[in-house]
Formats: sequence, structure tokens, C-alpha cells
Amino acid sequence: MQSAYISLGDLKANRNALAAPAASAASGCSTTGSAGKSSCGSSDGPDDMPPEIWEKVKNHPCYSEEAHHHYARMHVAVAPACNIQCNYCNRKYDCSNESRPGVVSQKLTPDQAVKKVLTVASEIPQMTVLGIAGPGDALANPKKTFETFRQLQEKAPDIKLCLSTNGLALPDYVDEICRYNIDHVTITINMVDPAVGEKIYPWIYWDHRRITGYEAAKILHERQMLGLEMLTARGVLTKINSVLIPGINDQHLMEVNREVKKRGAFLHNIMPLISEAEHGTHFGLTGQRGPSAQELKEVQDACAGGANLMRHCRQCRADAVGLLGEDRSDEFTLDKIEEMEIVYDLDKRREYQEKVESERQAQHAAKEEALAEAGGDDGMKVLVAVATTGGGKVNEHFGHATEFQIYELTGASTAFIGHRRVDLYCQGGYGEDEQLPSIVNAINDCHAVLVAKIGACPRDELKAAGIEPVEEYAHEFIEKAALAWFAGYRKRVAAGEIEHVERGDASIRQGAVMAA
Ligand code: CLF
Ligand code: SF4
Repeated sequence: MQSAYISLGDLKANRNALAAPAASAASGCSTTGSAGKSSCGSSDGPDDMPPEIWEKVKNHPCYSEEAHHHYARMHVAVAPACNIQCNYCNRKYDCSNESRPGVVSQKLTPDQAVKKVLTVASEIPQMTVLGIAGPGDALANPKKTFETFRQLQEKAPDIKLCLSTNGLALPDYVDEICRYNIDHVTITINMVDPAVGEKIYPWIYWDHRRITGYEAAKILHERQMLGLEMLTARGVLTKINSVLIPGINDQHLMEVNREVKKRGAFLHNIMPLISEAEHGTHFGLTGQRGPSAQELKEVQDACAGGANLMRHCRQCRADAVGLLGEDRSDEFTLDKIEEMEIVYDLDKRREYQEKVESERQAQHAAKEEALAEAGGDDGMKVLVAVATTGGGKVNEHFGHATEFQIYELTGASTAFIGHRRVDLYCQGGYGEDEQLPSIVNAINDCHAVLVAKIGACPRDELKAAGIEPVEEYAHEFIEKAALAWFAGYRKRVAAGEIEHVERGDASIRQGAVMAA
């Protein structure tokens, strides 16, 4: 599996480099920065990760790829205003820096937000993280954002607090972030060169005035870097989101990756630009395209060795609820919450999370066992798509999948490399054959698709497209199932029963997902 943590050596170097600001700023937050190495199923965490960092990441679905199969997050949409303009954003919708473009969330007051969090926490005990990620910028709405966090810190002490910002106002709020024990902050950083930045940001509102062009991008860049350094110095785990915009910052994101690593970023999440004309953004209306799946992967792979990459982001909405990739926000609208009883039982939540933890460790152990038997790397590498509803298992029917998780396999490794959203194939009990070409396009770079069940028609179409439908591993752990299929595949190739051929590129789904 892909490592999702910065190394301890990097942490120490970062801490030393930032020793001076740390000394002057250290109060409130832990003084330990981001650290660790590979994801681990042991309850103590990886050997080289300080226990306090493991505590912060082990059940955060965004900061740990492994955790995202098992733990849920929710967002509350309390922050509507924004202090900058991004060319990929239309304010009619949620902030595209953290949210899927084209989605509108139900805005809440802090009191409504707190009630919603307590209700969800009592209904979904594996919900461990609360984030504020728009619909505008969390720190352009500081009163609402921090009032929500203040109340939650008192009323839901076991829930980790998380916020996302464009970084312009960040240096002014680092003390406040620490005061409320907000352990996780995301900054969207699309450039470290204002000449690139001025193609992305037409204006910012700063120091009581609107500033445009190069000067605007320069101020934003300086504020982002300062904010990141201040958070690292105070031990707040900081993730960087970058929107990959082909022709504008695709070649530049490697430099962004290096610069944020130097300043102590814990993770770097490179997300594809989604720029459908119907969303009415500047980029959408001027024909700026988003990347293909392979273009995204190439940029991510080119950043290998720098700040560790997050590849499981789902570009959630600003009122998302549930596991990453599932959207239960409709179950928790304001009117429905009014009808629900809040039973915030900390012991019950802990008890449930212990069960989740043993499931996660079982997945980890199954993967280790499968890797030990995988037969070694012979140079062959393939991608497979997996249909899952969570729990780390192959447990979704092909026709019910709204996304497929993509794994890269060799004879000695398995790595989660992303997901592909698709329209539902099964509509009201019938297969929708018109959807099949778009589903095939979304996983066209894969050699196989692992599912709990699949009907005859899609099975034949997938085979005709060169993608093998596999249902023998239904309800098994994903990595174990994928490696078992790959071992059989290599045997068939070696025996001359089939020929191994390279696959083509795949499309990243633009537009909203159709609900089940
Ligand atoms: Fe939300 Fe963001 Fe916190 Fe996660 S989401 S504020 S760090 S709790 Fe996660 Fe969603 Fe991607 Fe964000 S998958 S859009 S990275
Ligand atoms: Fe839109 Fe978010 Fe950019 Fe503000 S920071 S313009 S809300 S994408």
C-alpha cells in the first residue's frame, strides 16, 4: 500500500528548520509536527511514528488511506463567504478547493451545525472527524467557524476537528486553531510562483481592498507559506490540496510538492480540475480541460519521494456525511434532524470503534499474508478496479457501484492509487446499458474489476473491452482478493492461456454522481 506519512527524518529536519518560530509560538497545540511512515494495522502504529501522531491520524479517513475504508467524516456548511476568487469556482456552488464542483450544500448556523454533528455521531458511531470546508472559506468566516468548533470541543470531545482554507487569512488564526485543538488543517496551494498563480486567481480581498493580477497571487503565496510554517511549528498536521490544471500548473506541482514538504506538510493531495461548462466557472466557460486518469497519476508519480501523497480524496461536498465515497447527507437534513433523538453516548461510540479497529487490523493482516505469498516482482504491473461499500472488502455489486477503487498490483506490492466515479448501472432493478460505455471508460486502464456480483450483460461487455469481471472473491478483503486474482492471472500468462497486453487511458468523471 502507498505510504501516507512523512518520514521521521523529514519531520526532524522540518522541526529544526522551524525551531525559531516554534519557540516563539509554542502554546496550546502539541509541539510535535507531522511524522511517521507506512500505514500500519498494529494498534500502536508504525514503529517510527510518535504515539501522539498515530493518535491523530489512525482514525482520520483523509490522513490515513487505510482508515478511510473504516471511519467516516462529516462536514458542516457554516462558512459561506470567501476572500479570494479561483478560476475554477462559481460561488453558486461549494468551495471547489475541497468540494466537488457543482454541488450546493445546505448552509447552517453554528447551533444548527452542532446539533447536526451530535445527531450524526449518535447514528454513525464510526464518524470520527468533523470538518469545516466551505461552502466558502472556513477562515473568511471566522466567527461561525470557531463558534462551531468551540461548542463541539466541549460537547463531543472524542471527535477530531479539521478545517480547510485557501490560506489567505491563515496566519491571523493560528492561535485560534490551536486554542480549539484543531489537529488537522488543509491549505489549498496550487502554485509557489505568482506568475502561475495569476492564471488561477483573478483577485483576492486582503487588507480591506481588492487586489488583482501578479500582486494578488504573490500575497496569497506568501500568506500560504507563512501559514504552513506557523502550523508546522505548532504541531498541527497540515495537508495540502492542489488542483491539477493541465497546461497551467501540471509541470509546476512537483515544485509545489517540494516546497510544502520543506515546510513540514504532512500530506499532499493532488486533485483533478473538474471544469464542466454548465458549472459556469471561468475555466469551464473558457474550455480549460481537466486531466485524464493517467495524467493525474503521472503527476502524482512524479512527486514520489517528496511530500507523501493522498490518493483517496473524493472531493466531498461541504455537507458530506459518511465514509469517503458514500454520501449520507440526505439522511441528515435540518428537518430530519429535528425529528431525531440525540443520544451522544461516548462509551457506545468507543465500543463500536473497537470493533471497527479489529476489522481494520484483520484487513491489514490479510494483506500482509497475501503479500508474503505473492511470488515476488517479475516486472509485471496492472491496475484493477474494486467495487466496495467499505470495511476494506470486495462487497458491492457491479450494478450498485457509484465508484470503483483502483489498486496497482505487482507480484510484491499493492497500492491504492485512486477511485473513479461512475453512474449507477442498475436503475430500479434493470441494467442500464447506456451507462456501460461510460463505466468502461472510467476503468479502461484496468485489467480486471473485482465485484461481489455481476450480471451477464455487463460481464460480456467488460470482457469485450478487455476487462476481466471477477466475482470469485466476493466479501474477501480487497488486497488479499486482488493479489490472489493477480497470481492466477500471471499463471495463465505464463502458461500461454492468455496474452498480457498494456491497457489504455481512462476518463475522470465530470459532473455530479447520480444517487442510488
Ligand atoms: Fe473534511 Fe478535508 Fe478534513 Fe477530510 S475531507 S476538511 S481533510 S475531514 Fe478528505 Fe473530502 Fe478529500 Fe477533503 S476526502 S475533499 S481531503
Ligand atoms: Fe471558491 Fe473556495 Fe476558491 Fe473561494 S477558495 S473562490 S470558495 S474555490
